[in-house]
Amino acid sequence: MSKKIFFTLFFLFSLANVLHAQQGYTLWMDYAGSNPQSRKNLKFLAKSIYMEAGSDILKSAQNEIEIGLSGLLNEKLNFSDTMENDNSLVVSKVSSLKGSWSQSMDVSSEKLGNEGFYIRSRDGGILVTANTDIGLLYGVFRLLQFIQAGHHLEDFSLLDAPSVDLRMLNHWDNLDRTIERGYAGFSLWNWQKLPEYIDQRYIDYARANASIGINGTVLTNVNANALVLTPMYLEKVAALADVFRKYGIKVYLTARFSAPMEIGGLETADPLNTEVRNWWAQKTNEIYKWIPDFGGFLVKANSEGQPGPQNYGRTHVDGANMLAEAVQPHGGVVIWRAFVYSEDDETDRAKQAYAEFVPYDGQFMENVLVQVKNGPIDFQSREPFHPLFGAMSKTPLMMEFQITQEYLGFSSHLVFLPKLFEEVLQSDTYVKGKGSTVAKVIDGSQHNKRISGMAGVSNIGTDLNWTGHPFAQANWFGFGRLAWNPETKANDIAEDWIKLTYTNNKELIALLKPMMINSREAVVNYMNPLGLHHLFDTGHHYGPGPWVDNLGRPDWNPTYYHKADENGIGFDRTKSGSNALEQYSDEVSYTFGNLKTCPETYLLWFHHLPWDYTLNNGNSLWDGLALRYQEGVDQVSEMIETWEKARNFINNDQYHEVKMLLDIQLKEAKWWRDASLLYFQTFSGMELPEGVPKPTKSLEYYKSLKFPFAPGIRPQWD
Ligand code: GCV
Repeated sequence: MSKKIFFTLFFLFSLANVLHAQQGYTLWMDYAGSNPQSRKNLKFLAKSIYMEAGSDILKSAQNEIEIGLSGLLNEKLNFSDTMENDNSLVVSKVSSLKGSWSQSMDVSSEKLGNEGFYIRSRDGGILVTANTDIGLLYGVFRLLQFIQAGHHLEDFSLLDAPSVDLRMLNHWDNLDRTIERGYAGFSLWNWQKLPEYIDQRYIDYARANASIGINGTVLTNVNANALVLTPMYLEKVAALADVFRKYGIKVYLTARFSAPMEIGGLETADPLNTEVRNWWAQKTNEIYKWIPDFGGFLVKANSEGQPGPQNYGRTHVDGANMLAEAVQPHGGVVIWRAFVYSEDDETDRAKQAYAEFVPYDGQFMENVLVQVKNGPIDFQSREPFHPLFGAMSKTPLMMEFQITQEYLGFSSHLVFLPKLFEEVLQSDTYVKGKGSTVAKVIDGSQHNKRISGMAGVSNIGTDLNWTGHPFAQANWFGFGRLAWNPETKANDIAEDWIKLTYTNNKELIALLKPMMINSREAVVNYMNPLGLHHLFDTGHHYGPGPWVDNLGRPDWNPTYYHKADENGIGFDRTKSGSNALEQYSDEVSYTFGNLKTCPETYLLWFHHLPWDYTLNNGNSLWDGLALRYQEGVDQVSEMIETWEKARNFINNDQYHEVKMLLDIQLKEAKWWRDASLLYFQTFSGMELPEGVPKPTKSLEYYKSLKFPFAPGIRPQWD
């Protein structure tokens, strides 16, 4: 090949890589594109690297060093086979440290546990150490992120270990590759080509997850299909598990409760029936033959039409324990969801999960976790914390957050979710007095739990940038950080993500960080201000539908939640209403129940109030509500202004992509404001206050909008 051709090819190849990175595929791991200020000072790192050899996980760690350091330093790396005193970087387990490097290990290895790591600088070198291979992989990722963020490595030490055991993504992916509530393309899992064809995306998915500490993935939708438990699919699942194992990630599956009938030919799925129990035990053995480190089952039972033990007059405990018994000999767990509400139950939907689950506290087997959504309704832009977090001290409760933005503008709206997650985690349950935060319940420290977990409903799909909206990557990233340590601050997550994704330029951070942090309040304001909730149009949940009142079940109708009439608006959950407040501790119930102490952010969640009720700032409820909608719109306009200022720090493609999305967000924020206010005005009969423009379209127009092909819809709900 002539030199000219070679260089042309090389140039094209490099260009393709850069473009790929710019289009967001490399996520927060775009090492070559990032620009650490201290890059020059770090060249010494490439000098002589000792990397412990052995397992596949260690090979992954070495691979990450190669990708990361060579990308960051633009330097050829020199690996050495032996651990010498003058190595520039040593990555080795505590038990294998030698010579002066073992003296550099100056903390107790107990503190590192099974997944933690210790990184420290010493004269002319860096040590990354851990008790385990996976700890080393996490340490390597953290070191790379540290450098990427532009930190100096002199006199630096960092010990970190996760405080939550199961840090998981829940994919609501169907076997036909559609994703329930998925807004970033189709499912990554190409079932048709598996097990032979291993898409590079599986590897990059695992790398990205491991880089933020995620160690489990549920591949399939909780609205489950039993076919995934048949040999044909198990072989495919095993192929994915083989990829993910190299990054410390276990695979879990959703178990359809009626599987013994659907794929096992039995006449019942009664959990107390011996044949059914044997079927699950054998099925589980079969799964473990394919996947020796299979994590376990996630189950949605007797919820929204899914089969479950109650179909046979049995309980959640009967169902969960049957499966727990099957996986127990293999070290697996059962994650049983508490997202239940019944069409036959006329009590407030917000109360039903508590009523159903609290009586079972203490009856689940040791390897069962109960997975609870962050709030008592359904992933709204703001909900008070779920009362179950303060009520099941004998059961490990796993947090379920939704990273995909079902009720937060899909992947068209920029909403930084760690702010929402942080608010929930820092809420005080008062279960054992002041300071009993949800974070402590979740990490197990509040009740000395043996096992703990946090799940996030994934926002990932086949879109080139994985998440549809470039800023939605920050939600995946932030979820991982919070699952690792629920005390992490949303502010720090935003700052780290900006540094890793764009640059560590201080001016850019000063622009983007407040924009991200405030984006959550913006969406609350233009969709669900003052504690309003579930006002979404039917099925797809895209756009406003506060008028909808004709669905099969009362608690699927927005009118059920806002209860607007001539006298006022809001759901009375105090003693005079549904008394959902009784499910919280006295302190919480007092705060929310009393109009003087209830934060206005939760006002209409807990209270039904007249339109002329006076808010803290002296405005009437009607005026205040209208002004909140307007504030949300204004906040999006400000985001657009900020993004214009950020233009100087990013490339054109990055600028245009987000700019177009922000324009959609502004249009839709106005849609929410106008449609909601026109509708509520039919009850309040009051004029819009100054500062809120008169809608240009009619209520009838907004009601007539239909979106039959909105993404993520559940087909059976059409
Ligand atoms: C997977 C909400 C969503 C459903 C989802 C359900 C659940 O109702 O709209 O799509 O089903 O929650 O969490 O089980």
